[in-house]
Amino acid sequence: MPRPSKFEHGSPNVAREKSRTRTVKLYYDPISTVSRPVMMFAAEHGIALEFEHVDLLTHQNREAAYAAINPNLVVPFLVDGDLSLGESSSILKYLADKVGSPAYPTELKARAKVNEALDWFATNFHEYYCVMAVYPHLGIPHGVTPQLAEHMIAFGEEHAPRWLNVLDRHMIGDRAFVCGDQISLADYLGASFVVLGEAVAFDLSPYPNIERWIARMKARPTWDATYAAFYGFLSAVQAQARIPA
Ligand SMILES: N[C@@H](CCC(=O)N[C@@H](CS)C(=O)NCC(=O)O)C(=O)O
Repeated sequence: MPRPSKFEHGSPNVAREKSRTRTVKLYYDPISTVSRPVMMFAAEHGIALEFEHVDLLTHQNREAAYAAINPNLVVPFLVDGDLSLGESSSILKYLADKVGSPAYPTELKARAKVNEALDWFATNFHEYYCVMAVYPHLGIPHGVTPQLAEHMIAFGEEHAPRWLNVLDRHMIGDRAFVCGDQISLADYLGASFVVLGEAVAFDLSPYPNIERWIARMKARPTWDATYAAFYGFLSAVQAQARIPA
């Protein structure tokens, strides 16, 4: 008989019992760049999530039981009663509204700027910096050939500076955070993308405002616990000498 997956729901009685003590469940993996912003935001806001680890390294995200929960087969994924929600940015916004966090301001124009920064990180920045300049060094996407990886990295290294300059000079500038002097959802998401570059020793020294901002994010009390698994993963990969330390 096949081993039951840890994602399978229990008996109807168990399900009834659970619905009485319902918690908000987060499917996540701490090595996932887009899981960490949700973890850190939840930790800072005292949001009691029920964490369900989906181990990406052993492909638990591709198990049929997880596919039944999230057919996209990715993390993070949030289940709050009858709401099933993917996309880290949408999860952050939902949780922020649920607890009334100032990190997602309600004033129309301030909120528009946070939305703009979240979209900017998740599209242009993610594409040129994460997808092109960093991930191919780590063999992501799985199955990318060495030749294609080389082209992607060269393209990313050529074009990422355009977006890093915008972040450094226009978005952060002399302010403390991406959308001003208060932390916003964009900082949780963006910082995770930027520190991904540490996996390949990406040189951020031409971007002093980014370095200052990342140092500020790293000094937050929730950083170390949120990023411990990420740095553990990097050490393991670097020990295999596949990428520079
Ligand atoms: N746009 C999505 C991206 C989700 C995503 O691709 N997550 C990655 C981890 S960073 C994943 O689960 N990958 C597993 C796979 O593609 O097999 C978000 O922001 O939540």
